[in-house]
Amino acid sequence: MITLKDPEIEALAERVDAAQSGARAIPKLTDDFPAMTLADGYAVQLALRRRLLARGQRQVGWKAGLTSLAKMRQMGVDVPSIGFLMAGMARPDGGTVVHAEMVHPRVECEVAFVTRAPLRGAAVSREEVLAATDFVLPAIEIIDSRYAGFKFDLPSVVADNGSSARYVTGGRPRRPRELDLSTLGVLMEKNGEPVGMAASAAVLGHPAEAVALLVKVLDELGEHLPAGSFVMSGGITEAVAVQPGDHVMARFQALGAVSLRFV
Ligand code: 0L1
Ligand code: MG
Repeated sequence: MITLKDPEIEALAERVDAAQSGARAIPKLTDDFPAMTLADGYAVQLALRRRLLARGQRQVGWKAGLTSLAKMRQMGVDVPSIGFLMAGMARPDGGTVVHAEMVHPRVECEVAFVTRAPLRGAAVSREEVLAATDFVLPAIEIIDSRYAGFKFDLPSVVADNGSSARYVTGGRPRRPRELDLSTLGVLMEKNGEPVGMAASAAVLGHPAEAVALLVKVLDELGEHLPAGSFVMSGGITEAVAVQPGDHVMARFQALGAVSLRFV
């Protein structure tokens, strides 16, 4: 249930927007609004999305966040979340990401989906997600909670668009039917050293389950996933903190590698 008043939702969206564009840490929103609900968090996220769209930014899709047990444990929450992705958050494979544009970025390896048919409803299955998927590709998501110390609760992190900041895709796009998406091995390296290793089943047993869950949340919000959407299905390993100068490479079995450098 939405409990915040419209002016409060707008004011909180403005607060998060300023923290995102100014790379400034702020206290979690529930410090000022302790009764804030998950629905309030999504109302602030929607107001934030409208602000960015009004400034001419283009939405390319959505992300599911907190979709692995490792991530839920790491962040102390027990329900996944979703956030929107804008074209301007993309960076090229092998390119650079400016660390100073963010507060305290972390990287995680994810399987990304590109859809060719719309998905909607409260009960979309893994099979329906796969049938609606044009191709999958490997991705690195750069998350950056705008909350001091990366400390938050679910309503606050949802209002902050699920910590979305940047993303990089690369490797080899593949048809989802050509792979077993639940058993893909992933290795993340930072400066040539392994810092994370897992199989894609870490994401709800199969990354397509995370996309199905995302569609369910969209349905609850009165929205759907249009054809041609880019969807990040959630971190397979725990997120790893990075500093300027760090080189990050994610190696995905069957999908190839993606890399970036922080400057
Ligand atoms: O993509 C993610 O799993 C991030 C969700 C938000 C929580 C966080 O900042 O770790
Ligand atoms: Mg993620």
